[in-house]
Amino acid sequence: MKLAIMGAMPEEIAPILERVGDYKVTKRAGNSYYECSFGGHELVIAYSKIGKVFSALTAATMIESFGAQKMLFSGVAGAISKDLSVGDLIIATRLCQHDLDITAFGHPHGFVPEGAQFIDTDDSLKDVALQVAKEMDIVLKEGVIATGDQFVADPVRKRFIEETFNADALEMEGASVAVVCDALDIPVFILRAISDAADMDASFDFDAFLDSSAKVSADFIMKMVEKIA
Ligand code: 4EZ
Repeated sequence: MKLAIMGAMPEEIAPILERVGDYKVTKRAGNSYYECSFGGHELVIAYSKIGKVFSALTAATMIESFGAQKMLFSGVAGAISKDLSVGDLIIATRLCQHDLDITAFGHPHGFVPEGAQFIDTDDSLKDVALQVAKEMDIVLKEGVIATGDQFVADPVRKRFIEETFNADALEMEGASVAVVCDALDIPVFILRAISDAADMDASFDFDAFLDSSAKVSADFIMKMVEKIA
């Protein structure tokens, strides 16, 4: 099985590249793609750059040009749910685009015709994650992740996203990756470790906890790779 593992930022995939050792690098459309084998699978690993457009491009490239058959995303996120603290893990049950807005035409937030307000993630990949969490004796929260092209550091925006989508965490790539995978019929799994609370302190906390939270997420993803059939 060929698995894609992607992040948005170099820091989000660095612990993964360190772990796999030797890899082949291919440049394509402004990104580097790292291919190797690990845990009985072929892997293609990349970071996309931040945001929905770059992450959609990278996800599509991993699938269409590199032949990835399942998509795993690893990275950090801002917490909405009060249950989530820095370093905690959340897996997306479904994702939405909080900044997609044609409400002027009577459509709900996050919806465009022929699209969907929420995109679901793959059940069997979620099962693998729950198994890994049980073995590691860690609490894995499941919930809605909201994606948009904004670093949210504002309690008002955060509250809007919570109330509109019932979201538990927010970031800038998950939903776009999920949309691409849904369209191309590729199972998708989105994992995030909390780096901040999307509040007034968010940019400071993000800088302080990016590396450590990215590693929490990356280590968990690699445990999953070893378990995927
Ligand atoms: C985007 N990622 C942040 C990239 C920030 C700064 C140079 C995750 C994230 C996030 N996204 C962590 N906290 C966030 C927040 N409060 N709002 C949006 O996926 C790049």
